Amino acid sequence: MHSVIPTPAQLAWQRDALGVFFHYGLNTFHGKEWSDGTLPAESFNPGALDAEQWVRTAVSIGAKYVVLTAKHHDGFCLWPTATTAYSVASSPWRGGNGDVVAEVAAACRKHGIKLGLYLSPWDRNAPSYQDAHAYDEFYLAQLRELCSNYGELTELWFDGAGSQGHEYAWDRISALIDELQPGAMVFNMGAPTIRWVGNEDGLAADPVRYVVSETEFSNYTVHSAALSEALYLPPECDVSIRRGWFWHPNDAPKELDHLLAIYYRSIGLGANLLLNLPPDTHGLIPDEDVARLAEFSAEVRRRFAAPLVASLDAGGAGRWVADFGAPVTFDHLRLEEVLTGGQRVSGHKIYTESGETLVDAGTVGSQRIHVFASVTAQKLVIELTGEAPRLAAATAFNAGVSIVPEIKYLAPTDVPD
Ligand code: FUL
Repeated sequence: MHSVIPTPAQLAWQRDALGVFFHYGLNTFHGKEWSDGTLPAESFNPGALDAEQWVRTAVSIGAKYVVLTAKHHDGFCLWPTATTAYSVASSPWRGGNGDVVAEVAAACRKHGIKLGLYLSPWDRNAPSYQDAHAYDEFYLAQLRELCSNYGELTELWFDGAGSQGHEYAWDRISALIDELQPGAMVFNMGAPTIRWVGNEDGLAADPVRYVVSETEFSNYTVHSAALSEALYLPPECDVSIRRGWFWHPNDAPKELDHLLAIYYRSIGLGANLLLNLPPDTHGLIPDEDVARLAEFSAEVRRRFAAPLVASLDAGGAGRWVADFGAPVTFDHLRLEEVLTGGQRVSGHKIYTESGETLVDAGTVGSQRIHVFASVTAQKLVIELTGEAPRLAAATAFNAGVSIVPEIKYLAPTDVPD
């Protein structure tokens, strides 16, 4: 039973809702998404790397955490690890004395945002990868460095890509996390506390279940990983602002409507959104991306600027009355569920006082944003289905918008090299 009840750390992570991913490394300098571990370390040479600019950009859109690719599949380490020479220490950047992880960690501390790290299990450079036991020692040593030297971590991102058929020492990896970073969320592998939403388009779909008995593994296999028991594992929707996860010269940021479409289908469905912003070869988030993000966050802020908070009355049998105190006009309604006892709401309907059905939908979760043609009402009746379901809040907004934009295009499933 306990495994289906969230920990306070999981609830805090869900409240954070928005994170920013940074994919950075040798790939950036070669127009690659996946490289095979043979690109020369010398080619890592950003002229103007400014981790504060990355982190300020994340803060500017309201992100509460960032996740940095400390090591992607190519094995190149963004910190001067003792485990391999394939790292920033072998590059000309900062005379070989640089540490991208440390610079991002310092910027996060300065700007009051949490830090997470991605350490790819699949390593295409490490010779030991062919020998699972030897690689376990290598990987654990890398993880120990990352978990010891950069302060508190909010998330450890274990990417399943490339790892089909490889056994890792997850029991030892989990023990190390418990020892050094007990508060960190663990993404998808080992002993996960959060899960992948199952696509790289940033899209959840109703119902968004927090309790699952399997998780999807990666974009590159149809297999899913069975869990030994049903677990409370809220989903994270990862998607890049551009087509690529890494920066490419001819790539471009998604349009405003596309970002808004993602927002409603991730955060608006009670899933976390991890939006990837790829820094370029200078070591900066490009101006056009920063400008698009400014448009995006200004529009989100505008839509949710004037909350109309309802008082809630539980009428029994899952029936709640939301009362705004006076007639109000709105086209957005945000519901929140009490999750401390687990996810309870499996379905919900919303009616106006005159009995008109406004919404007929599934889960509520940490937040559920509904969008509809403008209505004027003082009270709404909300019927919840599920085991002792409880609403925490109902808040209306008059955004002047009644339509959630369509998704224009989806990420390709091939690797765009
Ligand atoms: C995938 C990886 O293969 C991509 O390169 C990227 O890191 C994405 C977030 O996860 O599985």
